[in-house]
Amino acid sequence: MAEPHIIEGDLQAPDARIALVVARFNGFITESLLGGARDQLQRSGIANEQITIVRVPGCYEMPLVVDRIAARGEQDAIVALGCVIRGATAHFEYVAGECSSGLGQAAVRHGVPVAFGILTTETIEQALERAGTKAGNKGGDAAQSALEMVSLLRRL
Ligand code: INI
Repeated sequence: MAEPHIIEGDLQAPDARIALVVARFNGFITESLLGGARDQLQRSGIANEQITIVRVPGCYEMPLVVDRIAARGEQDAIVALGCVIRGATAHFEYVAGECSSGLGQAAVRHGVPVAFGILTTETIEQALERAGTKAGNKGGDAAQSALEMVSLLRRL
């Protein structure tokens, strides 16, 4: 019996142009996510000339900026890096919800992969764990996903 066709990406996208969109809010966390993302890209052979870093005030502003970047068609993938900490306020739901649905819409609207490197946590401690301490660096993970998506889309 014939084998099924399997289409999947790898991490080989050495010519990829990648935009990193970073929220200033919770900057002590998001700068670590940015460091993880840059480290991952560098280890995957992506030169600084291929990387554009864009800073936004907070995660709420992320979808508009990501949409604009994607619409220009100059980037192969976008990595959104931010951190929303629940604390004791309903603000969390609005900021995190708008951010995640807006990023997904921008990706589909323009056909540009948008990696979700947004931490949504209950506490600052949980955010720190995911920004380069005991739970790895989710910024690096998001950058890796972006490269895999560039590779995959080229094969579809
Ligand atoms: N922005 C974040 O990126 N993370 C948060 O945890 C956060 N909280 O909790 O309020 C947050 N708020 C700011 C928001 O993203 C906008 O920048 C602001 O409301 C101005 O539009």
